[in-house]
Amino acid sequence: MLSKHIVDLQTGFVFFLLTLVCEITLGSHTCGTEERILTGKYLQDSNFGHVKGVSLFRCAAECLSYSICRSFNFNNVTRLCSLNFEDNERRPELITDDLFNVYSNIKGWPQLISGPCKEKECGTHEKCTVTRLGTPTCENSGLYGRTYTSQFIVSTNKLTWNESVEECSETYETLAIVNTASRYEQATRAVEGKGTKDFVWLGASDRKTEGTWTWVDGQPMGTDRWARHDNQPNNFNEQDCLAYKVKNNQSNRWYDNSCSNKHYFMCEKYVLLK
Ligand SMILES: [Ca+2]
Ligand SMILES: [Ca+2]
Repeated sequence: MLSKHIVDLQTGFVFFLLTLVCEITLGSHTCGTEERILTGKYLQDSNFGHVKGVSLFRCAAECLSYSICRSFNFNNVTRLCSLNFEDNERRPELITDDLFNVYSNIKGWPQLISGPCKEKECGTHEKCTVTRLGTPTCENSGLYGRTYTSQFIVSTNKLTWNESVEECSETYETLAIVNTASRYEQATRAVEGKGTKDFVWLGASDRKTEGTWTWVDGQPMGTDRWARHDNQPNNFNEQDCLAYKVKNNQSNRWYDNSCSNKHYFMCEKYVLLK
């Protein structure tokens, strides 16, 4: 049972450090990280990346640096840190017993431990790293398409754009971000598979600045698939949300539409590559 004691010792040390960090930065008893660390638990089936030979504290910092990281497992014997795109609140069924691991939801860990990255917002598949000059930068994590990929799922119900954003982030990951040619093809297959000619919400809008379209992860739209044959985008009566629509067999199928309309919507879900 020696390793159990090592687990407790190390976890105890992390609590001590966190308490210190919390007291200095936030005032005591606001961090609540103790409740987040589950000793002897492991979250399976959503490990998108690993870091070897680090501390528990460093593992939490690694998780904070990835936009998609929701939780992590840390093996106290091998010091293997595995990063997860799911967590125990959304997927309690993925938690298993594992004597040598601790599991933690990333929520509640102070952003402070990610250093200069604490104020940097990176894109969905990016990672925040710090340059030698101490500047935080976002870079491609290199893990998308290598360890995990996306599935697009068209809903069976109709909601407003805002409600769709919420529904997707509660159940899956996000309202679909269709930011490359291959993802556009994937979105096309999803809508054609459903066989609908109604609008289907996608995860972009120009609500912040009229005419400047951004995806829900804050990144600029980049690709252009507007249904120009139908004079889109026309901002008719202030249309600020992006919808996909099959019409006249045209291949460009993006329409701006009124965000308060209720349409089908396309969610994006992450899946591990085997
Ligand atoms: Ca608009
Ligand atoms: Ca329009």
